[in-house]
Amino acid sequence: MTYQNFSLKQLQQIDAAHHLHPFTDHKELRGAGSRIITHAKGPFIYDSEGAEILDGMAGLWCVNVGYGRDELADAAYAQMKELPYYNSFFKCSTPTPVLLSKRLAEIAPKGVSQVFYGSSGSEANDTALRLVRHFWTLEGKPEKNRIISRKNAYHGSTVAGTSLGGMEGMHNQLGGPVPNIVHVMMPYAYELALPGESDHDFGLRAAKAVEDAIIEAGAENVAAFIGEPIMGAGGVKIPPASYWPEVQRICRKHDVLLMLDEVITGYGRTGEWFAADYYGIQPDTITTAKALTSGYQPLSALLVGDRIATTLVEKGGEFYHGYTYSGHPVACAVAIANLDIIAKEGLVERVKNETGPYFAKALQERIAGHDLVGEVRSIGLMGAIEIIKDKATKERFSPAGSAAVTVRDHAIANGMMLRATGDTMILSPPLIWTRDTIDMGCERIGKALDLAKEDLRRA
Ligand code: PXG
Repeated sequence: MTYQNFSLKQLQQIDAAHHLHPFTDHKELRGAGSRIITHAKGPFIYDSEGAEILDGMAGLWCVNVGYGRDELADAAYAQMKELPYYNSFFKCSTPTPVLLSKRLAEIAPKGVSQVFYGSSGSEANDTALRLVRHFWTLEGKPEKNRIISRKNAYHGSTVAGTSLGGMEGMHNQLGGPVPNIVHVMMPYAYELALPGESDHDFGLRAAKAVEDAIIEAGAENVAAFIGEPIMGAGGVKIPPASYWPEVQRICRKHDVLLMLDEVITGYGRTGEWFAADYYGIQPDTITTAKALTSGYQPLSALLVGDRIATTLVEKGGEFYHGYTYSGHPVACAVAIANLDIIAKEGLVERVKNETGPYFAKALQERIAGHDLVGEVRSIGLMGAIEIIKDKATKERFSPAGSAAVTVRDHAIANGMMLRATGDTMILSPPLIWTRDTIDMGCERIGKALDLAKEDLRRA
């Protein structure tokens, strides 16, 4: 069946009749009809009407090496022909997860050298939750099982992911979270810093919220703290430099494990292989997915620190956990080829030394001054633009989120795919972006902001 035999209208009708989409108001979508993306090349995606759109989101924070990479298609094809699937249960293994594990151990932060595979970030966080609680049970401390997370965090959409996350709307649809997970404030200075409070002091105060939660529960009852190094889906919230070292200090002081969710930040986005390296911290678990395969195959890798792994191996017996597709041979083959590209093309270093700084400067110089923009911020190739009504008072447009959607719609119409979350525009482009692509992106965003300003003035 080729989709070319169907018109856009037909595809939209079939989509509306049978396809339930993630995070979607279906009545609204079915009224409007979905945009059908049919192919992509390099930094561009193309829809069924032939529109060329610069992809400012790398798919969904994942296509780090860009689209149309033959090396990845070839790796998948060769692996599918040789061995499309075999499991990693029952004392079996296949070559590609074995070799990928070695590779990941080589690039992972110090003290992290073992890997548990799944097919999505949500699954990996499910594994992480089970693993840290199991760890403390094996250590003879089963009551040490509370997890501290943060408001507005995103850790996936399974029951465990939703419970670990701090998104209120998702909690409200959950019908009861996994017990014993609490959420503290996020380190988001733009909205939460007190008047006159420095970034540094705000970072320490946000970290202290973690310690307060540990003390309130009693450290003997707290298993771990989990956080995205930089909140992604929650709006690219970049913490002050003082935050993560202090959180690590607090966790160590109270013997609470540190779990980092690097599903978005892993594999080069910040200009380091992992954001743990960027912040100079040594977590006990690192959740990764997305850019591990640049999204060409579904694959997640929970990187497990030596302390947990040693206990699991030495005292654990059988760990009653795993997925049919844990260590999927094709997904792992694609991951190896993807890491080869990232290394060969020096994409991580390029983000750190060239495109990341250029991206930051371009946002500052060409976007920050716009009347609709309250703040721009970025780290590596991950950025955010705050849409506001009044620069001085930080007053937002109402209803909340509507202005950002107006900007986004103009951006897409002008060939620029970016995402709106609340009143924040988000950018997470492929790491293959060059200075020219950054220039093109900024020009299109600037135009979208101008058009949105006219609309909002009229409204
Ligand atoms: N942790 C983090 C930090 C994520 O960003 C997940 C876990 C879950 O991964 P899976 O593969 O189960 O989706 C994510 C996923 C958005 C958006 O709108 C972000 C994600 C997923 C869907 C939408 O920004 N992040």
